Amino acid sequence: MKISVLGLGYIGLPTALLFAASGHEVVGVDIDKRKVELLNSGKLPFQEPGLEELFEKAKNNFRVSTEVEESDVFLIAVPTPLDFHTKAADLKYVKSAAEMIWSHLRKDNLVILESTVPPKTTERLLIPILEKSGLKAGIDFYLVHCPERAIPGKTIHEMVHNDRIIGGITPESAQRAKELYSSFVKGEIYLTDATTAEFVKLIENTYRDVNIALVNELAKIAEEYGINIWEAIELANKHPRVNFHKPGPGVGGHCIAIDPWFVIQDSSEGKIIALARHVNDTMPNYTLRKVREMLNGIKNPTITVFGVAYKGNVDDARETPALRFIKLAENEGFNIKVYDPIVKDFEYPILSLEDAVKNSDCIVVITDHDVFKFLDPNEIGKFMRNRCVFDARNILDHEKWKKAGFRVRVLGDGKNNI
Ligand code: SAJ
Repeated sequence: MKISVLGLGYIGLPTALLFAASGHEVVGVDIDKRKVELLNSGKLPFQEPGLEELFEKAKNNFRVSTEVEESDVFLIAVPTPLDFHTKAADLKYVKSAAEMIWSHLRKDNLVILESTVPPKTTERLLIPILEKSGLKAGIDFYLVHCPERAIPGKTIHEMVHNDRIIGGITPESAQRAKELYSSFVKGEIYLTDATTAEFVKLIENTYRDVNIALVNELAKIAEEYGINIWEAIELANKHPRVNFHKPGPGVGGHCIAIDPWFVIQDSSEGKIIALARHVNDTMPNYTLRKVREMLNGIKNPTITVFGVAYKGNVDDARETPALRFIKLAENEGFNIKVYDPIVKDFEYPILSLEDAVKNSDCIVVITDHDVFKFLDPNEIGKFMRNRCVFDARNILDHEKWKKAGFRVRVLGDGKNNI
């Protein structure tokens, strides 16, 4: 088939390459000219394990353009950011993608929406725009919502091996899309209607956000009782049907922190979901409060933030809780320095390790990058004015840091904090 993929981001590009590598003729379409030129010169706009090899394998069937062409299949994988004022999805990119497609729509075409959207978007937003072609959705052309579940850092593997949900506006639409995705999906492909598929994607991430909020709240309560939450959840998870998530300094990323809002934006029933978002969004405040307690009495304190990516071992700082932590700390008069060996661009200068810890009073681990586990506290301590470390992700070897003369505190540990 000839497939046009609109949106060559973390999801669209790997998806386009997987279709091309499985033998389809794929045209990648993006409005970002820089990205189009980069790809046409054979370079990738971002890193992801296996993406180079896939790009190589796909290149005879893959080309990039800023214009949509007639195709058998149109796949929309554009961003759907949250409008922070209205706490509702900003669907302008989905709208403009549909506006780019309808004039090229032909009988028997298949349109796939992969972007994460509020329930009913496929029906209420896409159908009217696509039917400007004079063709009837579900009769003259097929239309589905097919959400992705890939996690950054394992995107290609998960796109191939995860089970997939496809929701069609008609059963025939869902069946057509299943045949197409079978080109590279090795997981099971389950069919349903479009609105259910939209809802399923959102509740997967809402499940995660609410469970992270639960364990963040329990971390604060555990501290009040002088309990170490990390010990408590490790023991609770020994139960065959209990599986607590991990507490942390906040929830970031363009998925878990956003999708729950899409579920409740058109409903008056979202109480627990909204509260969970509030608990997670105030974890940077809680983290700062614990750090402030540690630094009590130190004049004009300097904090070194270890990690600004929204989660460990990725270079993506979108919606990172680190930014909220840094701005709150600055508002309270702390000097802030940033060290993150993986993130390339960030709102604040990312310093070398030595410059970031020089004359600092406290290291605060915000992102669980594995590399932090192998740093030498003796080396680091030599550069610091005071030797404090607040481990908000419980990833460091605390005995090693204590032996190097550090005061160590861990988020949620009311038992071992000195
Ligand atoms: N986090 C915690 N505690 C935890 C797990 C995560 O504080 O126990 C934090 C992370 O530090 C991070 C945020 O939550 O700031 C999100 O982390 P994540 O591991 O959920 O990573 P995402 O957002 O990249 O991936 C999620 C995945 N969804 C689920 O696991 C249900 C992925 O499968 C989705 O495809 C992705 O969202 C998405 O694109 O929707």
